[in-house]
Amino acid sequence: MSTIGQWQLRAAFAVRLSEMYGREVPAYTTLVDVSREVNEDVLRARGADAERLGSIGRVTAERHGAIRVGTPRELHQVARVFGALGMHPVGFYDLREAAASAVPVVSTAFRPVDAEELARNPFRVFTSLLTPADPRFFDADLRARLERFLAARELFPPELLTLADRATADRGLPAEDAERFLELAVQAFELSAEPVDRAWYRTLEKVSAVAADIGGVRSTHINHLTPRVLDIDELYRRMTDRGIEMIDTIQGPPAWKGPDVLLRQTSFRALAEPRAMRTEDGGVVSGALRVRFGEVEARGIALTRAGRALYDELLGRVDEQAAEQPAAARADLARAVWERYLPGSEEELAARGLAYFTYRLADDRPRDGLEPPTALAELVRQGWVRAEPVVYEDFLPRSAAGIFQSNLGAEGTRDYEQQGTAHDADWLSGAVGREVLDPFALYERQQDQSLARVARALGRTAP
Ligand code: OOG
Ligand code: NI
Repeated sequence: MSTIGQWQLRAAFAVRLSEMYGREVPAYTTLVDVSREVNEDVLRARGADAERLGSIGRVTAERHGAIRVGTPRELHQVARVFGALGMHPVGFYDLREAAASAVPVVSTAFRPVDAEELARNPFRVFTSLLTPADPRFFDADLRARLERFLAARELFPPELLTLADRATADRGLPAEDAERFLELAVQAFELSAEPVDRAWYRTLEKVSAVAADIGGVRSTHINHLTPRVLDIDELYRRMTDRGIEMIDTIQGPPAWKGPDVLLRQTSFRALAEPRAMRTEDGGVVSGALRVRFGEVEARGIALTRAGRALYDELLGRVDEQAAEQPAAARADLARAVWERYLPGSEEELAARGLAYFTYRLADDRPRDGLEPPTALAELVRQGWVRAEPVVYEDFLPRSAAGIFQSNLGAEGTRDYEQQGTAHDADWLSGAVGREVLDPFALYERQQDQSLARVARALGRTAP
């Protein structure tokens, strides 16, 4: 019988999840439709240039989702399910620190890591783990109740996990098992119809709507699914024209005339959805919860550590200026700061070591018998070598904190007298049961491997 490989499972899972989410959250379908229209228009207007950061096939199919779980045990199970799809934990995000929008979670993203795998299907899931041990959010009594509640639930049926482990070991599944695996995996992320314990949910909601969304119910669910768009400013205008109320900003870098870098995102607020509630006296009444929303993103070039440090510094400058000039539009301040401090071309980003590129020998390189120059920049300038930008495959903590706000109504209660528990990438690796990979190291490896290939082709030991 034919085997369905891991990337095919991943692509099929992304499609089915998208179908399910579209049925459950119709506004998501609008977002996908408008994104497709914008992408077609951009492709028409800019031609091949529009595909510089990914083929239109990849971009059209591209989605990321987000889920939230309660315990290391649950996170480890998530890693088994996504591992079956060839997705690995990359990056550590601490959302507890964000100033005005702290939420009691630490996060990673499960995604493919190899360039070919990303090109086949880049599906990724931003995955957050609740931190009940953080005393800034939970006192000892609430922590104990929460941990007891979480220990008693089961997010993933054993059959799903067994199939996941088989898919990982065999790098795929026979068609019939693949079908069952996909069915169970999509089911695990549907919104449950089970009545929500109203008093318990409200208790957690006082701390944070995200804590209630994770620990107030006995299942998990995908809370948004995000298409990728080639012009997010245009998308924002068209969604607003259709009467969909977006959050008031696009998160991340400003719109400007230089290259797109990192990630720009925007979202619409979670919609109230009817949910059955169990009351204190055991009865069931109808209520409503806002837990699922829509988001869209535009992706740019991956920045090196130095590039990222510059990005963070520029954000700080924009914050300062925005505080000094409250009447000015933040987007205008940001654009001015960027135009002043950030190189306006790919060549300059590369020359200053601020962004990642892959390099390859040009098909139409000079054939005049002359010796190629030694410096990489010269090789590129004289047409021996082509540089292609590496697309940013990850997330931004500050934007993520902004996106979490999409389903936070009121701010919760915090005890800032308390010391937060120290959590870092190593701690999260322990919780997830596998190494949380460093995104910079992955981009760097991709760049280095391409340079090594160029060097070999030129008969050199170093490029
Ligand atoms: C995740 C929010 C972060 C993004 O794109 O930055 C995120 C969540 O709300 O669970 O998805
Ligand atoms: Ni997201």
